[in-house]
Amino acid sequence: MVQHTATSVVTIERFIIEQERQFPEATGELSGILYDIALAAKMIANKVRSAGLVDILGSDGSENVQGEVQQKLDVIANDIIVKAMDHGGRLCAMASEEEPDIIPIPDGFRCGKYVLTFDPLDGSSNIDVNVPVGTIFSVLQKRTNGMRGEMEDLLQRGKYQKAAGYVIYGSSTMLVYTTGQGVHGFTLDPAIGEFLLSHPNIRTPEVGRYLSVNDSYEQIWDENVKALMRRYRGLDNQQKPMSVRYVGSLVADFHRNLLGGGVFVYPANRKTPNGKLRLLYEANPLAFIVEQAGGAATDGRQRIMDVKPTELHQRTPLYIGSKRDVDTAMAMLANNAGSTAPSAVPAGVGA
Ligand code: FDP
Repeated sequence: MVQHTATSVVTIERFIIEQERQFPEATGELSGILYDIALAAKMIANKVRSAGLVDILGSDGSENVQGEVQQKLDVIANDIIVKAMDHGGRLCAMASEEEPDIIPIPDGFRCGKYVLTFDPLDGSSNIDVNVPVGTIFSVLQKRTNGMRGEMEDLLQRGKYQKAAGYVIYGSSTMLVYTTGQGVHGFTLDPAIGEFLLSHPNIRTPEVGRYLSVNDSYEQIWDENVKALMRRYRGLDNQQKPMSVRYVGSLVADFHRNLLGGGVFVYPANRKTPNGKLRLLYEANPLAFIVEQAGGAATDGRQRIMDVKPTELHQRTPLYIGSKRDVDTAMAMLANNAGSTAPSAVPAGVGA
């Protein structure tokens, strides 16, 4: 690990090159993917920043594969990432939360040895109210022998990720990533258009201060999930109460908890028996980051990165953050995984 002083100005490009130099066998392809993502992030940041100024807010009327109405910026961000990544010769396939099928590399472009999965604009229901949103990505190495990437290349367990990261478009734009050598955060300096190393070697506190959960679902949670929430709130006198902070934008909630310590929880409930969040686009990349920072992530039954994906848009319950708090979830949910047998949902719940 190259040591940088607090005063040295390190661009993301320089940092990636220095990390790569530690691996003489590296071809530079993974580094190239990370540069291209940083470029796409700057372009999306620009669109997000000006979203209130031009008439690109609100829904464009189409629905994504989960049946959610897309916001225009979702479509724009998706397009930016696909165009920034499809011609570099480093990827052989992509998959996006916004597209139903594998995104192939167009004819005429070289195929590389990696696949990319991404959520182009997470938390998009917050765009209209100027609340932070984010991009999440994960890079895996191709396994099949053909030139083009196949489903099998994308449906790999999270533990095989080669890189993962997120971008938060907040009061400043930050890119946080890991390649398995710790977690590093870069803040976009808008004056020079560069991501600069601002948070080297992020470590998340062992015990969290914050609990991020949408507890309007309480009446459709299992009893063991309710008991876990009472534990986090200190109501069963087993631990100090945590403070509740819920933006409702996963990247924003995750980022705060990563830096300040906390747990983000999105359990299964009777309305969404497999949870809401997506394994490939959200849970796996954030799990890789949190583990690299000293935290943990589980679906209540097993470590997120051990789950074998069976479909691109697979959902999962998610408990992610500070190690002690995720371990508490594992211990209290072990018998039932936080997954719930479907039954009647009270009117108006989970709207
Ligand atoms: P959104 O629907 O706005 O895209 O990934 C989906 C997500 O946001 C997460 O960012 C967020 O944490 C969660 O859904 C919020 O869901 P609830 O509204 O059910 O709390």
